[in-house]
Amino acid sequence: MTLIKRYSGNPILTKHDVPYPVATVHNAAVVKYNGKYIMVFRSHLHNGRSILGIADSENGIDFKVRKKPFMTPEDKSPYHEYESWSIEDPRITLIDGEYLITYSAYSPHGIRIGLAKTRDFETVERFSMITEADYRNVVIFPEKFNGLYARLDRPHSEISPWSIWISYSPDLRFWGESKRIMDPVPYHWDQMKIGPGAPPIQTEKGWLSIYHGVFPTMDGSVYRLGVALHDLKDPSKIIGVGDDWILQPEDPWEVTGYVHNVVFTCAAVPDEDGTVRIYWGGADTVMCTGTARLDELVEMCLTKKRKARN
Ligand code: BMA
Repeated sequence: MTLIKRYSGNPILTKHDVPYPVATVHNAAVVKYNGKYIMVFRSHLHNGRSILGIADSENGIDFKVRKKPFMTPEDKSPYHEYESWSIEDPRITLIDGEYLITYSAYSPHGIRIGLAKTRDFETVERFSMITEADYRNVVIFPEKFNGLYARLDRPHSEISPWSIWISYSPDLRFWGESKRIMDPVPYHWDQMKIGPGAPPIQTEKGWLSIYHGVFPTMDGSVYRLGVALHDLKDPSKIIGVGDDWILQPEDPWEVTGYVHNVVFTCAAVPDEDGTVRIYWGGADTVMCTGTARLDELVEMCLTKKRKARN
């Protein structure tokens, strides 16, 4: 069964749409803002480091890139030393009227996660670095649980498998109560590592999380997308994880590019008609989109569950 319908006009955004020199447009966050869509996308510069650009759209498909980048590595302390190399892979969550932007910050100290805030997508303020090294893929839930913010992330450890963890915070600055909640499965499409993708979406049956999983092959790693359902009241409890992937690299711009065989998501925007518009980077080079029915994705987590460690 094909759960995701690719948009026939993919890719929807490429380096040719950007009015300043970049090598790629990928791994973008997308949110609704004032009835329109805003995309904050990652681009490699020609020195191999990344910055974040911004684009606007009426319909979620046709985006116009603004003249100037939205965020570049900060040149002042205390952020400069932790993001001097690159800022990458943004995710955006709307909570209490503020859009929270998390991004991977690369520096000689490793990969940390930065949190910035905006209310209008014109100005943006850095709030805090919210992890130590080495973390990636932080997505914040759009609701609090028992008064605490919650996030999913993926620490990088030599001992535990590269798994998805949850942490909580009273103020978005100090995070704790961390717990490992979801692992890759041996000899499965996500056996090498998994990481949160789009910020979770609330459904009647649970929080739907679209995540990425990686499988190592003789020809390099393949990045695919899957779905997991978390308990509505206690998101550390996983109700089910779909056994099959929901998207794998198939179109030419997903199979070939800056890094071949990659579909990587940072965003999924639900619509009132029960569909969700998913955005993904193709081969770390272009942006693509497609839609799925939320109830079908939820159903997959419930009826086609994988076993925890099979
Ligand atoms: C991951 C991250 C992503 C990237 C993916 C595939 O480790 O670096 O930004 O899309 O690899 O190259």
